[in-house]
Amino acid sequence: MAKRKLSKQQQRRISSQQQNIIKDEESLDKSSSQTARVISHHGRQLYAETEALEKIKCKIRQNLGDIACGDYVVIQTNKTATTTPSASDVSTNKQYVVIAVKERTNLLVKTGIAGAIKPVAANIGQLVIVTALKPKPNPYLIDRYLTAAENLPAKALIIINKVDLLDDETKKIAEDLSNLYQKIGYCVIKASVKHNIGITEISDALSNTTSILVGLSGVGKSSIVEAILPKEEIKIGDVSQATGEGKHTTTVSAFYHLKDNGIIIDSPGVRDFTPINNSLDEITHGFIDVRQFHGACKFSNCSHLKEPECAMQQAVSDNKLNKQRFNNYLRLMQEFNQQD
Ligand SMILES: Nc1nc2c(ncn2[C@@H]2O[C@H](COP(=O)(O)OP(=O)(O)OP(=O)(O)O)[C@@H](O)[C@H]2O)c(=O)[nH]1
Ligand SMILES: [Mg+2]
Ligand SMILES: [Zn+2]
Repeated sequence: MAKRKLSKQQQRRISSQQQNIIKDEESLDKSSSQTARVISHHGRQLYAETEALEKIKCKIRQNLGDIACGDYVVIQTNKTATTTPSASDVSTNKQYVVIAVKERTNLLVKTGIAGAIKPVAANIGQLVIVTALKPKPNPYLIDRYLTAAENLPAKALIIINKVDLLDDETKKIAEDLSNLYQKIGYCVIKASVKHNIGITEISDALSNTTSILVGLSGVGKSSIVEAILPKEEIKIGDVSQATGEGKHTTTVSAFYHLKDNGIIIDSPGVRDFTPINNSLDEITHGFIDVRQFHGACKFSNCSHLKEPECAMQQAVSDNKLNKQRFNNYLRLMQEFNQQD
């Protein structure tokens, strides 16, 4: 099973990385250094955008730890460079070196192979959870993303894409999903990139913040970016006819400017997503409908499974708490408890 909490070793790694995050810029030589934001980052390759909106390719000083798309970094200009950067110079080999990562407001991470923690994006204001009818929506995945959003903290927006593919059965699934999350208090937009439905609404919901599109491969994240940014060139992939799954077309997170100071980060689709929770309290905090009953049970250490006078069980019986959400909450708690 994928890791759902940090091991001691991972905690040590993350805290040692914090030492590389710069808090005091007074010591920097202002004439040869500047702040930029990471547009995309893959291995030793990093593109950043300066405050003057110039895109530059950078090397990375060793031992800086993880750097994510959306990070603010300090870039030093190599003094031997003779030309100035320009927007069209992305592919030329200029001498810019990332020497520090600035303190983050938050960092979205996911678990990779063998439980390794991988950064997805930093300094996020809104998590946009994209789901579609093909591949099939997975409410447990949506709930795990919502948990991550609540704990970042960041706003959350749910998009149900590909409504053009709805038949009578899937129409009901989409309606139920939309009603459930809207009732809890989340904004849900039903969209079709193909039929230009919901695109203006999405565009409006992304203003004045940095948002990241997350979800399974093939749900249409890059297609949504392309629809709100018609001039950008974005790779759009097929959904495999055999499996109905996406083909993992986007391989690196990358960000784009939108109208009204919005920034959107397109991220590679996932097969699964595991929020990293450090405590049961974080899981409870991640469920905005469940957490209002926290502390109201008869027993302060109530597991909400079989105890008498459990406020959460009661709320489910009274239809004040959605049963599926409550079950997903218990499932995430149980998976957390099963870890070492
Ligand atoms: N019918 C229909 N197809 C769509 C819609 N939006 C996207 N698609 C198709 O879905 C497929 C996958 O789209 P992408 O935008 O590449 O999906 P993605 O979520 O970015 O996938 P990854 O990059 O692999 O994570 C493409 O064939 C799109 O043309 C839609 O609204 N309706
Ligand atoms: Mg994509
Ligand atoms: Zn209880």
